[in-house]
Amino acid sequence: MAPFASLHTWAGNPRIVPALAAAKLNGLEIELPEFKYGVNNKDPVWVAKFPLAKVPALETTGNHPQFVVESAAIALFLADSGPFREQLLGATPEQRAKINQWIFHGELEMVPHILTGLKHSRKLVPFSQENEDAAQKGIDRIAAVLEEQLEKHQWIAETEKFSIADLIVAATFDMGLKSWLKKEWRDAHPKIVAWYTKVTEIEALEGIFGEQKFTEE
Ligand SMILES: N[C@@H](CCC(=O)N[C@@H](CS)C(=O)NCC(=O)O)C(=O)O
Repeated sequence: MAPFASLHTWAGNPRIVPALAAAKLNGLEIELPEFKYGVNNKDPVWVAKFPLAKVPALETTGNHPQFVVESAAIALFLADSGPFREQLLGATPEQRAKINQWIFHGELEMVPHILTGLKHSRKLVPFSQENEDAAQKGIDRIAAVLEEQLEKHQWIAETEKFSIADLIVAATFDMGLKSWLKKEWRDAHPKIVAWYTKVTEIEALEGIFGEQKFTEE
């Protein structure tokens, strides 16, 4: 049988983790074709399907292929495409609202700061103290809210079982915890670290989050 979809991106892109997790839970086979960044995504045939030329980019199989970009949108689509739909996306409008709220918090309030910190830590861009301070301030602000949320609730969006918000936001923290957010930060945010560890250890998702190794000082 043909796979459900092909997911195009460079090898090891951490932004595809929630999509792969949702696909695994829903029993969807996802093909990861070989991909050369800056070559495949600049090809005119590619750009006709994905006009922003960004990855990750998902292409479903079948007679009416769908083309989806934005890693959170891809994860939501795969979450919506199988038996885990209701657990992952929420069973009621209230649950779905909270789940969406935390996905937006993740994409808008966390990803930009974590990417700044990651790029500085891995020396992918020249270091800027001003940008570093702004990123630290930004992540600390939303982390304080999340820490309080996890004092009261087991899962981020107040659901009984984990949802797609847990997977998306934990995958975002995964990028930060493995590169930028050092021991002092982790010690100051014990609830986030415990929740993140719990998400990465969900039995049904074995192997999806990769090796768990926090960054050293
Ligand atoms: N918000 C998007 C960001 C996608 C993105 O910026 N991808 C980068 C690589 S990680 C890219 O493809 N850049 C190519 C370009 O800007 O031309 C997502 O989460 O999928």
